[in-house]
Amino acid sequence: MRLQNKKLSEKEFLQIREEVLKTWVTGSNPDLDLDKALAYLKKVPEHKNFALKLNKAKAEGVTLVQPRAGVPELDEHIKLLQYLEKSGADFLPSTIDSYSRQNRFSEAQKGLDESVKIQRALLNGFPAVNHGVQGCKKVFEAINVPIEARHGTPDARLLSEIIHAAGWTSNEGGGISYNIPYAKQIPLDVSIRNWQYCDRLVGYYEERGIKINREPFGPLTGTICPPCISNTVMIIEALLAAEQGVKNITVGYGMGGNLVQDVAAIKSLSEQTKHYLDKYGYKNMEISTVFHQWMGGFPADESEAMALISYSSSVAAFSKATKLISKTTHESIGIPTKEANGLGIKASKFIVNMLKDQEMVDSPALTREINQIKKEVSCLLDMVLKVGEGDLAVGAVKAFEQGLIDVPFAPSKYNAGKILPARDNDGMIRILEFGNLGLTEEIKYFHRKKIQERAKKENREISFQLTVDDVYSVSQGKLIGRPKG
Ligand code: 8ZB
Repeated sequence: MRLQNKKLSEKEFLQIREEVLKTWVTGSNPDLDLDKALAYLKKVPEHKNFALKLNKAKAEGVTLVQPRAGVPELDEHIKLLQYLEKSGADFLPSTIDSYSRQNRFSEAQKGLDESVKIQRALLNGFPAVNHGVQGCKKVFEAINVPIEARHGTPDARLLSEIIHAAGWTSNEGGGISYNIPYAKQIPLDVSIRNWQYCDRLVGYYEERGIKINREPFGPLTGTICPPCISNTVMIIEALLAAEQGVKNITVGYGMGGNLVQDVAAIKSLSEQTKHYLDKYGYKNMEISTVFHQWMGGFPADESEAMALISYSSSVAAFSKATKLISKTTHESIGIPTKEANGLGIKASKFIVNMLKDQEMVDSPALTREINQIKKEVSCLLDMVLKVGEGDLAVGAVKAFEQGLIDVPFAPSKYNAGKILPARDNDGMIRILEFGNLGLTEEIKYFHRKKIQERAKKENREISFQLTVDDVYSVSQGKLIGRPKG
């Protein structure tokens, strides 16, 4: 089948589904029955429905908190989630391990078996496919808040079938955002097709009255990503999802570090997502936003890390993002203990509660930055549609092929990898090297001028060194990587 941005017919969907279910590691799975799944999902109480809880938070103008978390063994995973719920998590995740993200289920099984034997986690997450619908239902039934699968899987079709059948009402990912930053060798048309299936599955449920949330992964590589690039990817994925019947979508953004730019990024993301969904005829869409606490390198010192977590929470609150994803003081080491994870949630909740009645005041600087991001995003989206001759899925593949969209520091060979970001003199993320990025000369001039201002202030030449310095600066307690001395 040729790639196109067109809703899969139910017949096509069910045909692909037969193939997907055959990849099940232990052979046929009697629990993966769509009617059974529907009956189970219909019984999900309101307070455990991800989409409904997000809608309520958005209406109330509050920011809710969600951690990342996942360990291999089922009972340990349940204990972990219950602990995080007690710590104040409004939403719970299950972070899937890296073998499962690549559909290497027999290796995940080995890791799981060995973890049980030696009573120590040998996988970096929860292997949901191996635990199957029954195991995932146990997780769902053991907690009192909505639950989402968080992973990084270019082909999450089987995983999505399993988690939704078990009452998990949110799934993170997308054809671009779970490929380009996560895989080296997987063609973009393949992952976009796979995620059209995941979205169509949600569409299937939506058509039958079940509300399920979808969340494209906003931070991409998590390292000084210019907002126009991540926002463009978010809007493309929102549109692709809506075409397949997704109704409730959370677009995301990873904190950049400059308060005005971060608030502007969330505001423009929210407004432009709505604008483009309306423009292309997707009615009655429910849109929310997620702000990711700092995704780059963290300080090793735990007090410093907690300070960064607290500041990140403040920005999330001022931006009025619907949800924030919290970090922990163990970030620089690896996967956190449940105690450290709980402390991150508590600190984050303290700040968002304290600041909930404040919003960033309008200012010329904020308006300027919102308009700038919007201008860049609409320029990139126009390019994508142009090279796709009107088809967004085809356009996305071609735009990446040609480097018209280019994600900094991404491992994928299907990403041009030619652009370099750097901060300006206020710490806003700008673009230093454009590669073939689909921006106008006027926009490029603006970025060059902004970076020139900084270089002049620092009395140094514009070079790749600015980028290098900015990649490490936050972990050292500075936003801008200025030269020493
Ligand atoms: C792209 C996301 C990276 C972040 C965290 C990392 C990092 C990954 C787990 C986890 C808790 C896990 N992360 N796996 N956090 N439990 N199993 O995702 O630490 O912050």
